[in-house]
Amino acid sequence: MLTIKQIQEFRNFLEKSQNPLFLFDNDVDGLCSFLLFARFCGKGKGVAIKTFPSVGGTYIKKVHEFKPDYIFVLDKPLIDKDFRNSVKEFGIPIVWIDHHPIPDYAKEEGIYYFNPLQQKASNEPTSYWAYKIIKNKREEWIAMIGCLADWFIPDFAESFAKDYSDLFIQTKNPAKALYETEAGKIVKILSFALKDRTSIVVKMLKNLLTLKTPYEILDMTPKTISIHRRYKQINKKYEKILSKARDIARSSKKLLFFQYGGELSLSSELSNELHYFYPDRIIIVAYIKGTKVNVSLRGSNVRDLAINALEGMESTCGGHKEASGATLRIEDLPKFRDRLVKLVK
Ligand SMILES: [Mn+2]
Repeated sequence: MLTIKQIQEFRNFLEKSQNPLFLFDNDVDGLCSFLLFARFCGKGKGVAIKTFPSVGGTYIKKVHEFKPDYIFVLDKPLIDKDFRNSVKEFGIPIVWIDHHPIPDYAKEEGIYYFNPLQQKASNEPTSYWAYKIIKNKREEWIAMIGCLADWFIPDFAESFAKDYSDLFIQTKNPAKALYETEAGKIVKILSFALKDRTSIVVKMLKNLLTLKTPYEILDMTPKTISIHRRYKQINKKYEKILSKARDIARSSKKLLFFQYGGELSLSSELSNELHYFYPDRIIIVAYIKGTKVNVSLRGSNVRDLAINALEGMESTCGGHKEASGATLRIEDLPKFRDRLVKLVK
């Protein structure tokens, strides 16, 4: 968890900053963390980071462009050395909040690092702590959406359920919350909308900064029409791929291994929903693009399982214990699959 002192310290950075730049993970937890902080500050610029898993060196151009006095990094587990070094030369502090495993350079000079894993090893989503930092009840719904997106039912869920009984039923089961409530539908809408062209995402962020209630996302208004357009477009493709995966699930047992291609990666959404349908299975969703494969994994101890299966391959693997991601080369995919089958047995 974060200590009261850390919460205050982070809040001070937000209050001090005249021109904050928010670099956030390109998912709904990252987005909601940005919205909570930027709405609190009433200023600043947000950039959804598309390099994965780290903040890539190319994003230094945003620092040139925007000339911030503070850089806030939200929900990203890593920052490239190029980026850190250039920012250090400018003398701009990096205030970094995350809930993934802690890199060894987190204590580097010029970096102020906040992670609930540091004390008592809890790993609440970034938007959970963002809400504790800004402490404004009116913003609770934004934090709730961010937490749900990361499969986390926060301590303020009950209060949210009271305020928005038509959007959420009090439950301790995040899968149920995500796939059986309107609040969960908002998560999906935002998640798909983030997959749009950068210029459209920029417009979306501007609009989201002005919303007063979650209903404005569910209803199609002038502010949210482009969000809905993108959602519908992607959802159609998504449902198609999902039903293919469920066909495969019918003939698989402990391990559900599904691979697909196409222009758009929907792996984390697919693996989440498959985990909802088949909570006791190991879910592996592999997205093939060119010669590379991005894999999204869900299930008990799946990160360790993947690390084992990837041994000796040119690959990466990270994320959380039961919800993680990996990359590998396409020629290694059959071997990866075979090893998983053996390990799961
Ligand atoms: Mn997160």
